[in-house]
Amino acid sequence: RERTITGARVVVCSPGRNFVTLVIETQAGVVGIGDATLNGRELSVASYLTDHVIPNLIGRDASRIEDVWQFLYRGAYWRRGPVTMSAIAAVDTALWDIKAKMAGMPLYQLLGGKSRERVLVYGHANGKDLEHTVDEVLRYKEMGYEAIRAQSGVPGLATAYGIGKGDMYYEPAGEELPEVQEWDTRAYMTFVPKLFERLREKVGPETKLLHDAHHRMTPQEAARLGKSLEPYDLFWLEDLTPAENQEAFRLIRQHTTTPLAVGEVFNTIHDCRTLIEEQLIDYIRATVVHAGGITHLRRIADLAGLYQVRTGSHGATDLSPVCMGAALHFDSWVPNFGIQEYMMHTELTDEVFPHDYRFERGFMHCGETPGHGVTLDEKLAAKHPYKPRQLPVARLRDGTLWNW
Ligand code: GCO
Ligand code: MG
Repeated sequence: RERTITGARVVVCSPGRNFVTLVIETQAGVVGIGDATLNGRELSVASYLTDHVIPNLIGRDASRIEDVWQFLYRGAYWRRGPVTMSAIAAVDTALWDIKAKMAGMPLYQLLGGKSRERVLVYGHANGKDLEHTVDEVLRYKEMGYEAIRAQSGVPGLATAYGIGKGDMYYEPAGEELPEVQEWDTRAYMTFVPKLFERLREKVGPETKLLHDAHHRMTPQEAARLGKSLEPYDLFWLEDLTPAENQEAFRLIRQHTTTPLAVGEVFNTIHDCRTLIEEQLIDYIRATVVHAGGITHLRRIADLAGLYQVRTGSHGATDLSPVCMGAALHFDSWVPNFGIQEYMMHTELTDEVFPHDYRFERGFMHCGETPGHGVTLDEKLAAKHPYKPRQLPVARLRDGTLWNW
C-alpha cells in the first residue's frame, strides 16, 4: 500500500552545530522528516533511532501516527527520558509531515486550523555588562521585537549563562569536553534587579521583558528573586530552580506574582503535571522535539489549557529548523498559546534546512507548503559532519558542581 513505511534513516550533521534528523520514506515516495537533536548527547538519540526504532518502523502504515506513538512509548517498556522521547518526537513529527503532505495541506490544518494570524516570538538580547545589555535590548526593539529576553554578564563573575560570543548566533556547546563556568548566586541576585530597573526605564511599559535563571536558585532564593523583580513587570521569569522537584514551586508561587515559565528540559506530561494542576506556573515550555512530538505536546497543552497555563515552547538554536517549523504550525493552532522562543539559525543552517517559515517584525509565520514546510538538503548536510561537543558545567567559587 502506498502509505507503507519503506525506509528510514538518521542524518547527523553539523552546519555550525550538531543536528540529528530522522528521514522516513513511504511506498508512494512521500518523505517526512523530524528533528531528534539533543544538545551534547546527539549520538545517543541517533543510535536509539537506528538500532532500536527504525527496524520497528519498516512495513508499518505511516498514517497510524497514534498507534506508532503508543507502540514506541508503551512498547519500549522503559518509558520516558530525553533520549527516548526525542526519538519518539522525531518519528511523530516525520509522520505528521507525511500525513499533511499526503493530504496536500499545511500541518496546522490537520491540527484543527489556525487560531491566530501570527505567532508572537521573543528574541535574545545579551551583553557583557549592564550597559551593553541595555543597548542590545534596544537593538532588538529596533528590529521590531515586542518581547525580548535579557541576559547579562554579572559583575565579579567571569562567566554567566546566556551570553553570546558577540554576534546574533548563540551557541553554548563550545568544546569537545565541557567548559567549566563560574557561578555565584549572591552576586547574580544583587545584580539582576538593577538590570531590570534600568531596562524598564529605557524600553517603557509596553515591551515584554523576559529572563532565564537557568535552574540555579534554591526555592527560597527563587521566591526572593521573583519578588524583587515585581516592580519591573516581567513577562516571565524562567527556570528558577531545577524542576524535577515540581513541589518546590509551591513555596515560590506563594511569595511572588512574577509570571513563571518552566519546562524546556521536560519530556512528558508527568514532568509537569503538578506544576500545571496546582497552577504553580504560567507558561509551559515543553517543545516538539524533546516532549514526544506533536502528538504528546498536544496532550500537555490541553492539560495546561484547563488551568489557564499557556504555552511558551523552547526554541533555542540547538533545536533544528525542523523543530521550529513543526512548532510554528503547533503554535498557530494551539488555543492556549502564549509565546514562542526564537533564536535565529545561522545562514549555513538555513541552507541545509530549507524552510518556508518567516520572521516579520516580532512575529513568525508558518508557511502554506503541505507538511511542516521544512526539508533537508542531504548533499549539503554531508559536507558538515558531526563534531563532538558538550554543554558547559557550572561550579561555585569553592569548586562545588552546580546546575549549569
Ligand atoms: C533557553 C535555554 C537554552 C538552553 C539550551 C541548552 O531558554 O533557550 O535555556 O539556551 O541552555 O537549549 O542546549
Ligand atoms: Mg531556558
